[in-house]
Amino acid sequence: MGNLKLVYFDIDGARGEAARLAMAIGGVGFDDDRVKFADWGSRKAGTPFGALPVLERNGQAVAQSNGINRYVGKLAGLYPDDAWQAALCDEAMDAVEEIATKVWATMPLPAPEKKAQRESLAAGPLSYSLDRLQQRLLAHGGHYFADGRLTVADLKVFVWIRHLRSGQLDHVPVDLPDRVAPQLVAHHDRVKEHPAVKAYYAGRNVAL
Ligand SMILES: N[C@@H](CCC(=O)N[C@@H](CS)C(=O)NCC(=O)O)C(=O)O
Repeated sequence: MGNLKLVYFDIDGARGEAARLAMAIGGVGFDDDRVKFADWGSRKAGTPFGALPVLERNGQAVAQSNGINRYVGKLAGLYPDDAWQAALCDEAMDAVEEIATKVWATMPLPAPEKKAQRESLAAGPLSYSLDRLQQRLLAHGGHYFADGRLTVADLKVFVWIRHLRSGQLDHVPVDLPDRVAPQLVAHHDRVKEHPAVKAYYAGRNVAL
């Protein structure tokens, strides 16, 4: 598989986290290049689309988080071989990406606009998306999003639910997932208890 380097910000969440987790769970060795925000200005132009995450393999780069998740998911044994199950796995990852992009787009807004937009997202599209994701989980048996087993889709949804419940997003109620999609919270709690997930965060001194 060559020498892998995942380049992402020095945070234990967001768009780079599912790939880190997948490689940790699958025992895929990689260089975890954590970019400090202060250094981003000097590194941005060198990335394919001026954004992170980027995965490098033997010095060549590929961008776009869900494509990276698919690639490392295959290496880690956490991406379905079956084409239909793979489409279900992609569906959940793209659904998270779609709504997370809307929520994160509010970050640079001035305070009053940020508050208004986040409250409106929480009451509308974000609640809708959580409800629909929960329905998709239940439609596939309630435990996993695809293939009847842990895949990168479960990791991406886990990271998203953890973020929503973390209190890091002002004006998005921390109990929104618990109220709107309790089965996604139960799913989050199951993924959290996966021995390799627990070991990964224990190794990073991150409380779950
Ligand atoms: N579609 C891209 C979006 C990447 C993206 O916007 N990444 C953010 C961090 S999560 C970023 O690099 N922001 C810094 C910037 O745009 O300068 C993906 O899924 O990887």
